[in-house]
Amino acid sequence: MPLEALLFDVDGTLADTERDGHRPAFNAAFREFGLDWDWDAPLYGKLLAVTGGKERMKHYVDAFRPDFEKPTDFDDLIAELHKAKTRHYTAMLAKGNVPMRPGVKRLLEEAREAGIRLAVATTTTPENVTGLLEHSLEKGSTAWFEVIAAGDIVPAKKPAPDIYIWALEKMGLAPEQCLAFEDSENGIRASRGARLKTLVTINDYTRDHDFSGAAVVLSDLGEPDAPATAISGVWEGLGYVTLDSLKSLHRG
Ligand code: XBP
Ligand code: MG
Repeated sequence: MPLEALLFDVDGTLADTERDGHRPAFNAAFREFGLDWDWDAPLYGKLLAVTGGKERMKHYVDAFRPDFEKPTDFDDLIAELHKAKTRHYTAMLAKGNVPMRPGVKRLLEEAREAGIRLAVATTTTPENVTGLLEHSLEKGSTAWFEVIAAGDIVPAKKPAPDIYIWALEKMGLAPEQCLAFEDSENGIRASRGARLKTLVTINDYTRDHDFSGAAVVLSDLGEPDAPATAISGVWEGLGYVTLDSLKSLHRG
């Protein structure tokens, strides 16, 4: 089956958003609510094991703050904290300070020109996706994506495959017609769970993850003047990922 569509994870894949984006936004929300919670970069790496901001905060309290007395309306507090966190994060995005990763814009433009369909499959909140695309990729680029599958649209977040299955159903595509792009173990468990062939680009938080099942693991998508390196799997393309190289990965 020919390659019809590319499905992209967002956090860690399109942009390095976690350490200097989501993390300080959580901390700003905690301060705003007068909480003494503070997530430093190494702790945040551990917390990333749980996807979804609301789920991550609950996990933090359960695993790291047994001293915290949960109010009876704990779920409401988490929801309010998460709203504040989204406000801080999208304000950060609006400043245009979160760049796309190498090769992302170049590859998206090439795919678009070739009529390849594009989608997003992420656990993050929808306005975070729009904010990133509009401010860091290009104004109006949200429309480049036929489907944006995000956040609570499915109750079971990654590593459950549900978000990818939802996106495939929406597009009327079989997994064999697509490639997925991921950066993390939870992400590839989700994409492989949906039977999608997956290209992984690593980042500092995920380089030691288990990427078994990946078609190939690369440092990043690369640029003509800044070649990517292969971490595992066979990569016979140029030093940067092109649509042709994706087509041969998809066939192989
Ligand atoms: C992303 C996430 C998200 C973000 C925060 O995972 O786990 O929770 O860290 O976003 P993936 P929200 O890249 O695998 O989709 O606070 O909006 O949930
Ligand atoms: Mg990710």
